Amino acid sequence: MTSHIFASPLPAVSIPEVSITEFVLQQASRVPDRDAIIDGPSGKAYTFEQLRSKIHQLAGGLQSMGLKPGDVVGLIAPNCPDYAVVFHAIAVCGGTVTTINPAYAAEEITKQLENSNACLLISDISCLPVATEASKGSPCKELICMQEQEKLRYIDQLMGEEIEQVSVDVRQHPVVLPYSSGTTGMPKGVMLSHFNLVANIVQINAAVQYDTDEAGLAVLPFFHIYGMQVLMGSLLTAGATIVTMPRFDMEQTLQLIQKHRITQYFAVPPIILGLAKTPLLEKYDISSLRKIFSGAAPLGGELAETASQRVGCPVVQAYGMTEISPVSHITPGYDSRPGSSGVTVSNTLSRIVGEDGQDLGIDEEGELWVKGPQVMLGYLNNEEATRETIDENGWLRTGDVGRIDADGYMSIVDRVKELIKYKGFQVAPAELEAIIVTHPDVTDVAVIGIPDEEAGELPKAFVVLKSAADGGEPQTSADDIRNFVKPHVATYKQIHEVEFIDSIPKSASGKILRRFLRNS
Ligand code: 4UU
Repeated sequence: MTSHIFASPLPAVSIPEVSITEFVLQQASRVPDRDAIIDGPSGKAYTFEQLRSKIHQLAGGLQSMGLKPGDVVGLIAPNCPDYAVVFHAIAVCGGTVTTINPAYAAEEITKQLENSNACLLISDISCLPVATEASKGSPCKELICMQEQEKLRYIDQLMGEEIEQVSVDVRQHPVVLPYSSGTTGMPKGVMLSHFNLVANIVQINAAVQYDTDEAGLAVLPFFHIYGMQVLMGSLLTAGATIVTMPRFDMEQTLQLIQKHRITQYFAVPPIILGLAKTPLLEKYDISSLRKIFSGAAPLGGELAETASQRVGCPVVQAYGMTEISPVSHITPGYDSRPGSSGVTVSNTLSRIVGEDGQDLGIDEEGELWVKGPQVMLGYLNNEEATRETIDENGWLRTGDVGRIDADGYMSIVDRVKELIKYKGFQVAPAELEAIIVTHPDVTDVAVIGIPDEEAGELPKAFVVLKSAADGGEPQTSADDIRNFVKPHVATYKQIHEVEFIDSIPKSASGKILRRFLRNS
């Protein structure tokens, strides 16, 4: 049996027991005067020393406001240098940061603030209208703005005396609480400890082999685990300069790569597709790029090769999941294998598990399970979901179907969990179903993802309408359903297609049989 457990082919690493902030800044302290974070649009920058000092001053200010270990703070902002300041200041105080998607509708923000019991919300000025509305009905006692503002306190005003890291149990204390629906149901708070985050950065950096002079483009959002850990974590730890972009734009991307001589570009499949096709490529010199990473959704081998040839550097993949801090598989060095997501990272084990729970061997397809120091503590206030996801021996079920070859390279071939991925962002079918079922003419609903070249997947709803005899309106249209969902969720979660059917296929226990809908 044990022969079917896949060990990492990479050397073991040692993981220091320090806070995430101490770890990131300690490593970078050898380059205090190098730019740590540059705001792409404005060029405003913090050196590593300025970043360190701002983090500890804001931590001092937040602590005098009463922020203490165990407190949860919401953070809603697009990527910008101050994101890292706020994020780490909360960590230094011993707090927990729950990172919120700035594209969210007020209702989605309120839900996250309530579920995480956040006592404070820190918002970029661009998110203030929605943050103000959302914080009203929430447990938040105060809304703080990241930029100068008349009505609210703002972070420059809160800067205090520098404080040291407040002591917490780095193995047990959740320092971040990003939300993920995991393999089923509604979005849940994923409790990641300092140790989880530090472990994964050590694992990532041992595999990617950064040079001492790297510059990374930070367009993937910091609120999502990929941007949080790989851009804000692993690159800064390597002493690399990161250049932030508040949102994706192809031309600005190419301009910034040229201007800042970007060497490492972490991306998602729709960006790779854009790079493979854009006529703008000829206008810019992007020869500084050493490697492009793709993750968060499947990237076909052919597309990876086309993009790699056009851009002139390897395009490689990694595989991750919020619950794994996030990386369990990564392409080491420059050893590109199109279609594969790389090898199991150091100190981590993989299994491929068949439908009857049996371990499968080389080149066989089954559910990917992983075990390692980067696996989450659990879901906040949800022991049942935690138990369904992590077994008693610490194995996490990913809900993805993969295969591992004789060299240890893993390829994702399918997804068996409910999750829909729109350009790498999570869309939880259960969340959309819960909204649609409250429509007065709807008796039942199921939402699945349908393939789309650009987005990867788009949400489609199968809807069962009430009959006229039951008081339903027979003329309810697809647009009615779409418009009903619209105000409740972010643009990327909007229902793309609606199909009216007579009944939703379900198992004897009442579970939606999504496979039948996908094949219908
Ligand atoms: C096929 O998307 C993420 C994290 C992605 C990530 C981060 C750092 C990838 C590489 C990296 O270096 O997290 P979540 O929680 O939003 O979504 C997790 C799900 C996975 O379960 C899988 O279904 O996203 C999908 N996914 C992938 N699918 C992630 N990476 C891949 C991949 N191929 N390479």
